[in-house]
Amino acid sequence: MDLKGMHTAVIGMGRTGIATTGFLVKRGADVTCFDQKPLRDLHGIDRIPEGTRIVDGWDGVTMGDYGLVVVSPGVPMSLGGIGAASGRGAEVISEIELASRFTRKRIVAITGTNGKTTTVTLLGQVLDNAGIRAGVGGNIGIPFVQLVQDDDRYELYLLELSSYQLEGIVHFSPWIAGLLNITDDHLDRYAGIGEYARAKFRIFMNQSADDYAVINADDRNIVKGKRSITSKPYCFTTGRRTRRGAYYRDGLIVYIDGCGGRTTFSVDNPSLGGMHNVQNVMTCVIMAKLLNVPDEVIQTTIRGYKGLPHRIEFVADIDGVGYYDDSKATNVDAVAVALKSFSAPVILIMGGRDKGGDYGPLSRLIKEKVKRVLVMGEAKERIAGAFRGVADVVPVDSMESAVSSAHGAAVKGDIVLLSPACSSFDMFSDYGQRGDVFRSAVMKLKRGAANEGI
Ligand code: UMA
Repeated sequence: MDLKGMHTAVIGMGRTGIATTGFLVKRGADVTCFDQKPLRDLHGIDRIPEGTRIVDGWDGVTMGDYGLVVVSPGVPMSLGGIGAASGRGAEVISEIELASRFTRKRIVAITGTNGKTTTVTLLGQVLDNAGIRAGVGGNIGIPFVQLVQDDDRYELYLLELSSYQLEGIVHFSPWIAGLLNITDDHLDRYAGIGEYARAKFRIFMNQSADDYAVINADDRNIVKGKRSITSKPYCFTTGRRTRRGAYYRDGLIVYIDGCGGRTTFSVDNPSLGGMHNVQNVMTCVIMAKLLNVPDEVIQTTIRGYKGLPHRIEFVADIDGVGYYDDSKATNVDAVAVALKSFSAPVILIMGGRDKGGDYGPLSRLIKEKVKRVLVMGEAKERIAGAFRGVADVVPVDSMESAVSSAHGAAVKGDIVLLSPACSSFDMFSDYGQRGDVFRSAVMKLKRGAANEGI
């Protein structure tokens, strides 16, 4: 693809937009950047090459004529200006599609509602330990275009992909594609679970019979769409056996290569507890085996894996109460996974920006495990409405008051869990900052408790 002199537009000036702009400018394109936020509120704008035009506080509609429009994942393709640009002949793509046109290296890509960051991180460590130079990025943090700038450094790419990023692909085709699970999420952007699932299945749409699809055979929404996959399927399941892929039996993952070969791996690591992690590890095992990683490297990496920040992360013990940060839980299914991992009574902090999903499916678990739900942010009313009569629901105005209210209600042996079921953008810059604010409120409380004890 020759970008020299091409009129291009980049929509959204976050991490993706800034990296994309640098990429396009370096290849001689003429770039105009659009963002609905005023310029003063944009971070990292100083990294945009001098002379690039920025449309400050864009109205979402007005755009000129462009040959190529690269849309950031957080910007809905339905914005009027994007549709109009496409109508006038612009090619509209995601940054993932753009980057893939500038590399010939093989791509391993993983999507799913939950578990993709854990799986990508674990597989990234397996590849690193095997001495394979993989460029690890995508939704996990480093934009793919940024990795491709250093294409010579990598033997292959390992990408975490969101449904948003997959919406804007055209020819992008991973050699190995994995789909972990599909449950309600982002229903503020999609008309329903069907439309969301279709966006996820795009990960397989350009694969050929020489490629591989690693899929969850226990997931209803995945099984429903499986017939559309044209690459070689490797299934994983916690319930029964599979002819090719992996299954779980008596604490062991059994890998079946489909040609009579069978290898077992142990998942005996508390940082990978719970059936959801068994599924993540099975995906990782299948992919690592397809990449010819030696079994002992796979097993040693699984054993040595340490959990990720903001995912059911232990923060502190204050007077026998355990405080856990699960800020990454931005949908109902992720909260269910967290609740299932505790047997002690839980005081649950929820809320943030509502994503249009149904909180109802949590009712049974909340009734069973939760003493009190503290609700905050824009979704406060909806969550309170969903659990009225199910649990004691108390509204709070800030993370600090949520933590102090939880502390007041907790007794020795309880758990205080931040697991919001919502995105963070109403009160924080992202889930990481939300988790950090929770942690600092907890640590402040811990210091106070220690001083009282002196
Ligand atoms: N913007 C608009 N109009 C809109 C929406 C956004 O102008 O309608 C502007 C914002 O003002 C902002 C910019 O777009 O300046 C932000 O762009 P973005 O939301 O695409 O965010 P990036 O910083 O580019 O980060 C994105 C991913 N964010 C989203 O998909 C929301 C990051 O995933 C990803 O790490 C990064 O690209 C690199 O690939 C985060 C995420 O929350 C972790 N992902 C969602 C999730 O995991 O659930 C999908």
